Formats: sequence, C-alpha cells, structure tokens
Amino acid sequence: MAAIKVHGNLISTATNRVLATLYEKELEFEFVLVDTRGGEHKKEPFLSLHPFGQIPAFEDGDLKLFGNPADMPRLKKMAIILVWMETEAQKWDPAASKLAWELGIKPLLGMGTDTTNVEENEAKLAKVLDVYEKRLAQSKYLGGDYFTLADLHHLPSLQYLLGTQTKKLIDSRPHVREWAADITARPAWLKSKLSSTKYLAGDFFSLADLNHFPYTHYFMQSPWASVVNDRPHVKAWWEDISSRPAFKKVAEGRGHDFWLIKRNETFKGT
Ligand SMILES: N[C@@H](CCC(=O)N[C@@H](CS)C(=O)NCC(=O)O)C(=O)O
Repeated sequence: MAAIKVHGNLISTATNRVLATLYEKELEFEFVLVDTRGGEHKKEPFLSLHPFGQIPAFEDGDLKLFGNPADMPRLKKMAIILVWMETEAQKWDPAASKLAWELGIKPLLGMGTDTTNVEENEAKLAKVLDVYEKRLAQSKYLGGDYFTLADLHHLPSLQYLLGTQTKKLIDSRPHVREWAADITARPAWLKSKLSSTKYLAGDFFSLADLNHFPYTHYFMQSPWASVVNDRPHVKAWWEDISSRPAFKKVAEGRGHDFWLIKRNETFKGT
C-alpha cells in the first residue's frame, strides 16, 4: 500500500493540483475519494485530517497535512535558496560592496581609493569565495541546478568587481569564474530586452504553470475558450502544458468523475 494518501475529489481544483504535482514527481500514492456531496469532509474522521473541512487532505505515513504539501521537495529547494540568499547578505555583500565602492565607484566619482580597506576586504572576500568554489563544484548555481535569486542578488556588486583588480579572486577559482561568466551574461542582466519565455517563470515548466491547470482546464471547455485561443503565445503555452502526461492523467480522472456524477444523477432521477 502506498505511504502517501490523497483524500479528495476529482472535481476539486485543489485536489487536481496535488494530483498533478504527485504525477509530475512520479510518486506513488493512494487516492481516497471523499464524498463532498454527502458532506463527508465536514465530519470526523475527515476533520482530523483537515481541520478546515476542505479537500484535499494529504497523508504521508504519520504526517498529516493540508494545502499543497505534495510539493515537499520544492520546500527543501526553497530552504537551500534562502540559505544562499542569506549568505549573500551576511558574507558576500559586506566585503563585495566595500570593494565595489573603493575600486569601482570611487574612481568614477574622482575620489581616492583607501587601499587598507581594499586589502582587508579582499582578504574577507577570498575566504567567502573559497566556500563558493566548493559549493559551485557541486551545483551549477548557488541555490541548485538552476539560476535563482541566490545568484541574482550577487549581480550588481559582482559586475563592478569584474571591472577591478578584485577580478583576480574570481578568476583564480574555476567554478566561481564559470558561474560569474554565466550569470553576468544572462539576457535580463545585459538589459538587451526582456526575452519572452516559454513558461510563466522562465524556460522551464514550474508550479507557476501547474497552478493554472485546474481552472484553465474547465475554462477551455467553456464558450470563452477563444480568450486563450486568440492569443498565440497563451494558446501555445496551454497546448504545451495541457499535453503533459501528468495533466492528461488528472484530466482523464476528472472526466470519469463528471461522468459518474451525471450517471448517478440520472439514476436518482429515474
Ligand atoms: N488552499 C486550499 C484550498 C482547498 C479548497 O478550497 N478546497 C475546496 C475544493 S477545490 C473545498 O474543499 N471546498 C469545500 C469547502 O470549502 O467546504 C488547498 O489548497 O488545500
């Protein structure tokens, strides 16, 4: 029996979101149908799973949660990103911003450089960069395998430093050098113009897209589907995300659920 149980109803958009997340992550789970029409979600034992009496509720062994907890791996990733954002603020920035000031900004303003300040902060930054070198040997970016705010926050001071003598501290650490070259070459940073992206949050499918699935799926069966279809990029985006295997599985399930309800209504009526 699967350790993960999702208690819900296939008509529910919030349930669909959790199911789509589980299918995306290819996690095994058991689906427990909640008879919301019969008010099962407003009574015990369901209320012990979801104190607000809403679906879905989620169980993973002893862990009982509500909301969209199927995305635990994402929470872990977010924690890692936060750690590196904090590292930027606490470790990188105190040294890097002083060096950017002394070596990058002061000369632009015709002011003299305080060499003692430079020496002290280059020594501090070198220690920070030793840690970065180890981190970037393990993952392409600070927060993980893709570019995040943890990297972006470095850009303003990093860009200054690359135009100063401090560049040697970056160039002498191969992974830091590669990371610095990569993030400073990003189109958004180069300010050429904001490139259009395939998905809402960028070039990869993310929860930002996934969360649109349940309602858009209903919407596209309505007479107002042209609102999407008349807009080529929105249409292409919807065709792309709605053809994902995880969504197809959810949509198929929902179809059956509708059909069952219709059939039950017919039986009741006769
Ligand atoms: N943010 C909540 C939303 C849950 C929610 O709104 N569920 C709806 C079904 S889509 C529900 O249970 N409605 C019945 C009610 O609130 O009594 C979550 O993601 O779990």
